Amino acid sequence: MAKVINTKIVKNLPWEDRPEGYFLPVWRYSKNPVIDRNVNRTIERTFNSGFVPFGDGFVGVFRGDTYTGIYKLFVGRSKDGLHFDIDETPIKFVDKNGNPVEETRYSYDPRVVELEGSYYIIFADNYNEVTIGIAKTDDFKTFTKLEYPFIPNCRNGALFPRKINGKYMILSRPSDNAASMFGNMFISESSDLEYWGHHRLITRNGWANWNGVKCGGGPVPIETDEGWLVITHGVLYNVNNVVYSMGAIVLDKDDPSKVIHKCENFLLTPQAIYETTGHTPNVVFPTNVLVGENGKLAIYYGAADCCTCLAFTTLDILMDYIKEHDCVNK
Ligand code: BMA
Repeated sequence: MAKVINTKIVKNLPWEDRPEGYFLPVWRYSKNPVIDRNVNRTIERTFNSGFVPFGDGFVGVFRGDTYTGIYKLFVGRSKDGLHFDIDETPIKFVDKNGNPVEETRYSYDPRVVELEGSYYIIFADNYNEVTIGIAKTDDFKTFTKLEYPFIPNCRNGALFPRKINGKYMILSRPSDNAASMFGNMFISESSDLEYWGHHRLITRNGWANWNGVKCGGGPVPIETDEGWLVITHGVLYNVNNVVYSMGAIVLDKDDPSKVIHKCENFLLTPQAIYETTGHTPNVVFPTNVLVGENGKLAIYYGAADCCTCLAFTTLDILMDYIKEHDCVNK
């Protein structure tokens, strides 16, 4: 049985047991969506967001699509990981000297990771075109923007929660523009979180039908004694529609540029009405996993670019399923 290691265990993890008779590995929260529309006086919709345990509760960094239609990042706080009090003004970044950074046109899809005692927000940002932004905070009040790791176009960054072989590691999904119809997963390393190199292709799209056009990282990779568990998204393009599903791969513990398992089956695909109907129909977009006791995993995902949802699994159930449907050697 695989074990989660080097990871903060969340004591009050949002959780529901797998429904009686349900045979699939990931099950939806019965009260989805966790956050529905008309969030507050600024934000109409929030989805594709990042969460960490903080203090005696949780902090979320939210993608907030405002009533002007533009999307920015907002901080929210919660006692239970389910009910959030979300700010009505977006995060204002400062530079390393504490001076305000010019606001970009949009920012979205934040992931949050605790690394060496600080918190890092990894998000899609506008620097001429879309690229990955990184910001650091210790208190979720002051956010220091770091250098962009990559030139545009690049998105879906996920920073690993610790150095591996002395290097910081990041997943990314380079593309040609914000609406590109391809996407493959890469990993890059850095000694200082500023200069990134040794770029390696982890996996191309199309390793299963549900990720025929894109596959990308989602939440922060989870360290287990068998390797890094990476929950992914994959995109299928059919005759009139894109379909975003959730999947998983496992990367080598010491060399995460090597994939050791790839699950040929998706873990979750749009079925519920809040996933099939919305601004972008048929989207399940995982951006965050919290780990509880006994390998319990709470997966936050955005649904149909409209709302924030939760799904659950356990490390045992998930690893067994990934291995049962492993296509890494196909
Ligand atoms: C991706 C990103 C996500 C969005 C998804 C589906 O490319 O833009 O923010 O949820 O498309 O529209």
